[in-house]
Amino acid sequence: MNMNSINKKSIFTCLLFSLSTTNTSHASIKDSIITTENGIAVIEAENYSAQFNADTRRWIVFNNQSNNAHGLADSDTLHLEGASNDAYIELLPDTRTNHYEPLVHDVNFSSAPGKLAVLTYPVYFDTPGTYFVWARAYSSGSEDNGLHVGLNNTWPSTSQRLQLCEGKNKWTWSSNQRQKENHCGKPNTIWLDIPESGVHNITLSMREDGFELDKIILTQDPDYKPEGLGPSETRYTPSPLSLKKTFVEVQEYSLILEAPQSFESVGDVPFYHDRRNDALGIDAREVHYRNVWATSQLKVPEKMWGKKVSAQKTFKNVTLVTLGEIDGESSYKVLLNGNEIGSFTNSETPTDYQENYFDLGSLTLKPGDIIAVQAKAVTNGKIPESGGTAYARGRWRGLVFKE
Ligand SMILES: [Ca+2]
Ligand SMILES: [Ca+2]
Ligand SMILES: [Ca+2]
Repeated sequence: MNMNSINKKSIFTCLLFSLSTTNTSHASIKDSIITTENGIAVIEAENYSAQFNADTRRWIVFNNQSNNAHGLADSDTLHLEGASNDAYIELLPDTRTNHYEPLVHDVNFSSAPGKLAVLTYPVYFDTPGTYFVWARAYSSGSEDNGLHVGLNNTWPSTSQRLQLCEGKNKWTWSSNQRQKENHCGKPNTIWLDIPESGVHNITLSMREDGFELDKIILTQDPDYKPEGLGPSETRYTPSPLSLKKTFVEVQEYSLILEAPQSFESVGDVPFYHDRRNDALGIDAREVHYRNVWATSQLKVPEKMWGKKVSAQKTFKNVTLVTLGEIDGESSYKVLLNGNEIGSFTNSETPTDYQENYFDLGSLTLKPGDIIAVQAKAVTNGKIPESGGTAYARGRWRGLVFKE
């Protein structure tokens, strides 16, 4: 690998990392689940959740990235053409591909279900009851067409020995159970009884190696017969989580005192509760509220926002959160018992109501202390309004404390 390709690789890795970190509100396939929709659940076979007892035979996923040179014993090539979701699974190695190759119990044939290559598919059932099982499989011989179906790692007699007889050498739906007197069976003879609503694991295990499985359908309708690719997978993916809209860049805190909830306006120039912006602000339409300090304050309570009364509490870091405005750069002061502990001015901004974070450093508080936050409504003369220019309203959102 030359330097150029190393660099490319690390850039690509960084890109992946940043994509994954900016997407935390979105669900991954692990957060989604197959559900029943109007009495039917549709599962892509390749989307199994886990595989167990896979030392001797194993379900292998084949998709557009696969090729025939997988190195495992097999008598035919890939069957991606016509596979739903461009992917399917096959149980390999396949060492009994026809009647002349020896049958080895518990190696290439398993009469008992649940012994070899057990797959699980969690499914949410909103309605309990009988569900007929349909499998879309590809059989090219007589020794690759049997499968066991189970539920929650039990293997009811009604779901063992799913058999595929008709439709050789093409993807074919079957819900037939192999019977002694009729190996090909009849439709709708493979079913599961779902005892109660909720999540259950559909399980599959080997009967014959070489079985190729594309898709599974569970349906309550005895008259249902799937055709072609069948319906799309009935996967429920949760909607993106809503991102926080306030104190956006605060990643660690012990206590947030929100200005409208915790502080009271005092003095001649009042703050009002700006509900749309979750802030306190000054109504700058009143001319005598402009360019003068408005004051709000808070008395530190006996229990200091904790469970027990305490003598004092030291916060390593306190941050004043204000909102920038396009029409002026408001100033702020923070006072403790009348002594100024911080003085700040918003920067110019092209965007209204973006949060600004001003560091007040560490602070030791005791019950009865008075914390005051002051702000000024000002104009920068840039935004014309009613013959003059618009005023920023000295908006601020709260104080963030970190112990
Ligand atoms: Ca094969
Ligand atoms: Ca076989
Ligand atoms: Ca598939």
